[in-house]
Amino acid sequence: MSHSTDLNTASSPSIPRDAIFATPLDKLASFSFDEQVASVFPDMIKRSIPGYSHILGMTGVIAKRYVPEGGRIYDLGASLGATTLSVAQQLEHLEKVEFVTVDTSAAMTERCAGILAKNLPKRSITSLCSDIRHLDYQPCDLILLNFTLQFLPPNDRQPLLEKLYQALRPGGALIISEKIHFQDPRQAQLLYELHHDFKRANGYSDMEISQKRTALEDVMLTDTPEQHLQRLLTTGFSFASQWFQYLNFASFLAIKGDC
Ligand code: GEK
Repeated sequence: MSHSTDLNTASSPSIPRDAIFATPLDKLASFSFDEQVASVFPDMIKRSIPGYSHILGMTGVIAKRYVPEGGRIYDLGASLGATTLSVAQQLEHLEKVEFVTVDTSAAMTERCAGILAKNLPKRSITSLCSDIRHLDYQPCDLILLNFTLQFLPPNDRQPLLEKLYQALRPGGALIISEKIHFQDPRQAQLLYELHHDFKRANGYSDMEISQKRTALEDVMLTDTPEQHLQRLLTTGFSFASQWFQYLNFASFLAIKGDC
């Protein structure tokens, strides 16, 4: 099976496999980023998000354009730090870049700090267990929101973007990657079904797909691409563009000031 499509039916013996929703659960609790999820997260996210590895890889490439020597990068909702790892790889030529990862999940943050210390021993990295809505942001050059905004209540999204915009230096960039939905009902239904086909092709059973969907129902609320772009422009970004889409997942790049 080709890995370039993010279809990963073959399991890797070194990565614990996600089977959280594989048995019938009497009472489905809302999805939370606890220890159980953190322990299987790399497998879960790769088998669930079409284009995940492409988005992470390209996030690093985009970073190279916007982060100068001495710059600062925030990875918000960092989980296990995969986005930061990709960015650090592309910024090898810069010695003094400050990385800050933020996540509300203690289980994720603890693991993230360990993974980054092991893989990036010479880097300046701070891993904070904190809510991205309440953080005091320092001036920065790049902000990464890969699959995190969708977990905030919709009314909190615009105020967060305004706070992030204030923190960005002129010429700085924001990347937002998200699950999206569509205004056109036919497009919405087809891409929704194709995403389920994608998960099935990656080894999830119908029961796993359905139980996870129920657990996520009130926790993850998606926007349309139009809502994302409008919100970015309303915030004040001089440029906002969708640079990636794979089924119902997309990524957006916004620039503050000249680009
Ligand atoms: C990756 N970016 O691998 N404040 C801080 N963190 C939060 C908040 C909040 N208010 N709400 C949710 N989170 C990562 C993947 S996962 C996406 C990001 C997914 C955190 C939450 O704890 C989780 O770790 C992360 O956002 C979302 O590229 O699992 O679909």
